[in-house]
Amino acid sequence: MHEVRFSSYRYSDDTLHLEGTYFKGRVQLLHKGGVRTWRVFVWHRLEDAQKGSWVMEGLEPLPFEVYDDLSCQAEGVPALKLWLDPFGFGWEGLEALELEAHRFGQLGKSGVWQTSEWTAFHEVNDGLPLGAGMSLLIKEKPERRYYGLGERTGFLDKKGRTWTNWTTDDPIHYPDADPLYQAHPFLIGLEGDRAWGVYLDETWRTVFDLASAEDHQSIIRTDGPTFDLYLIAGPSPKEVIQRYTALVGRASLPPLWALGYHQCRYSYTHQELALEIAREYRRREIPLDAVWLDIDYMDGFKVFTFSPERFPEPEKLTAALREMGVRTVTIVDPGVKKEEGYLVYEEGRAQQYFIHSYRDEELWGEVWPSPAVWPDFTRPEVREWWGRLHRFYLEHGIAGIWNDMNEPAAFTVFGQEPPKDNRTLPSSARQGNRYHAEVHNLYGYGMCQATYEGLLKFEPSKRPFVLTRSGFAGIQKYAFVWTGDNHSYWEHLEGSIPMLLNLGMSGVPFVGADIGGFSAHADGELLARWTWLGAFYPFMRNHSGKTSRRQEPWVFGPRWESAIREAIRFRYRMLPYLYTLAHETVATGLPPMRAMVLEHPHDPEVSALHDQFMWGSDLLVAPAVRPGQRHRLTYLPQGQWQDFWSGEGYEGPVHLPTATPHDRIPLFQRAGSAIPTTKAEPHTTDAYWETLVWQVSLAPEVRGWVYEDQGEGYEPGYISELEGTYDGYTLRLDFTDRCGQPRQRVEAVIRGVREPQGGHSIHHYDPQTQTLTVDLASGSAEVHW
Ligand code: MIG
Repeated sequence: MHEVRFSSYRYSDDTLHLEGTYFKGRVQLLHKGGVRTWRVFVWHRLEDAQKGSWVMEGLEPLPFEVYDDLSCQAEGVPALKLWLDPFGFGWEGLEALELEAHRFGQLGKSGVWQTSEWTAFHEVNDGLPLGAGMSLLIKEKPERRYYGLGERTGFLDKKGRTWTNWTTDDPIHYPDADPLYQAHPFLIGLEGDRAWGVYLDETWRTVFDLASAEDHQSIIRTDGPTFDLYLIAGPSPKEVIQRYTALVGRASLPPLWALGYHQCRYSYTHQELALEIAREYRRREIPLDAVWLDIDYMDGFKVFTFSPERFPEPEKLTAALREMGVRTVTIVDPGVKKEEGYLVYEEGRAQQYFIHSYRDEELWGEVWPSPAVWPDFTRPEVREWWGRLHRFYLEHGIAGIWNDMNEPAAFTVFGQEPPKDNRTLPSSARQGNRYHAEVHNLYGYGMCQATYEGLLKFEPSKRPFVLTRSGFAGIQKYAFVWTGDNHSYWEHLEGSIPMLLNLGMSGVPFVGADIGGFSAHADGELLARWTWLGAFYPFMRNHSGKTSRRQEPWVFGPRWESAIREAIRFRYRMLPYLYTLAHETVATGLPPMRAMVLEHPHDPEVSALHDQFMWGSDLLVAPAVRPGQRHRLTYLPQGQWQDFWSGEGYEGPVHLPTATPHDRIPLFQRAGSAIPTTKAEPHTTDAYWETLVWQVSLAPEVRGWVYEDQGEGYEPGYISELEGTYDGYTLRLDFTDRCGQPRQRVEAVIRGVREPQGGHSIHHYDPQTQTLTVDLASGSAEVHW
């Protein structure tokens, strides 16, 4: 173990160059758009320093001042103070005491590379591939909290455990399971009222020990030979997320149908069954936007094929579904069946597109197809090829692609079983001139990039829809993410909330867990509760495993079916708001489904709160998370709130006992907000809302807006605004409609108010529910009490 030390420094070319006997370093101030970030980059002298970034582009250096005490300063970013010997730095509340480098040596000298893949694998995985690894020691503070790190088990605050970035197909999500499918070396620290972020731009296995081994320190470690850290300023956690996503990239606007409700199953095994499911939805008047085909649609698990027996007429199937307003999505795994005469394999082999072993043989193994080979998505020409292959699906009327097993998962390699906790390719495998170990975490990312770009190329007027299980920082540019194989456990319903919230805080906005649970068996109550919670997942899909009890909405009888129908219809009523949030996400990186701490970072009551969350800034959702639950406690932060259903008003901060009936979900609206809603349709069409109903929660000033467009494609959209004032006696509402599309109905609904005395555009008052409806067709309304 060496401490990294520097003996001299020099500032030139907008860069502070650090020099030591064994190490070199570079400190830069980089910018992209309006965002500035410090980059602290250290490497061993013997290594090549030309390290690029797999996920960031277009960052340019800016000049900065370096003072004698080695503080680096520039406008618009917090100052960075460096120490040279041992190397460390202080920045915002973050104090990095030292950087350690371990285990320098030469690869392969011992001869292990000649024995077997798995010995080589262990050798590499022990942190030895190029003979290096580095650890940054951070001084810990009791009051600090941590968020981010992508998809994780556990609760909201990630402090107190050790988290590894190594994409893994782990189908059993024990409370302490780690890692899972995603790798996000991004962390938000929150101390008091200040937040900061660090992004470690390393694709090797990285480990974040957050005051776990020792209370007084945290350690950020990489198995790779370089340490490339980006410091991302707050001061609010929202600003950290905005800046971070400006660097690694943001999601583009999904097609509206992707925000509808989806039904999946492993598997709808034949054409007629998939159709039958959709018909059942229509018969029962439950909205539905897509039916998903899992691996059994394929011929012998060969991607880019349909089984001639079970799916003889795929374009007839997709057309018949489309007629019902239902899209078809197919799963695509990366494992390509190694079979003579199978075109995908033949082409890939001829071009040497598949991953090789360290002995430079085509690496084969077993996943669903057996034997199987794996495309090397780190190479642009392989991505291009893979993308082009998707023409096949589009020509058969497939609307979206579901990428699974892309950690990548491997059951065996060269006939041998990988270690139980690491069922993937050997780290010694070759991808271009790199070891798999270096780019393992990028496998899903590269596959989704290939898929997204392929879909876009073939259908440039459509918005690609890709769902992925694995991913790396920045995956949101290419795909939605679902959280893999959960179980039909109440614990997993509850655990999905902090898991998705931390994904959101890691820049991944369009996320969801399998509603009803994938493994084990759901029951009616669980499915009803989960569907209500799922109505707030940015991605809403019911999915279950092969050996699980069926869990379509109707299977548990009429009582539960009606609660589930209500939840799904509610989702469709809320689409104008959700779509507007999606539009905000594209501009800011902020997720629709949001931890309370993002909206109330100064409130210690919410910094670890995991079982309630925000939808945008204005809706607070407090689901039931346990069987038989009749009440729960909901925390309403500082401010005025209104019960979305009853209209009753509350003043926060308050812990409110809340009833949890099955046919709805506790929901509170921030006073002064106006939420655009519509009426539930059987499926989505475009995102111009013929029926637009504003849910207004009264306050002296009222404001809301709605983003509308075709719901698909790249024509410009329009933001229309509702503004209002209310002084206790008179309410005035003005609607500025910019969308220019015909509307059948524009109204505002105001709950919890007395019968008005007069005004104009008053449509209806219901004394029973104390609900007032005003007509906004003319653009304005006035109400007097
Ligand atoms: O080894 O394609 O997480 O959603 O249904 C299981 C079959 C492979 C795992 C995915 C799951 C999917 C299943 N897949």
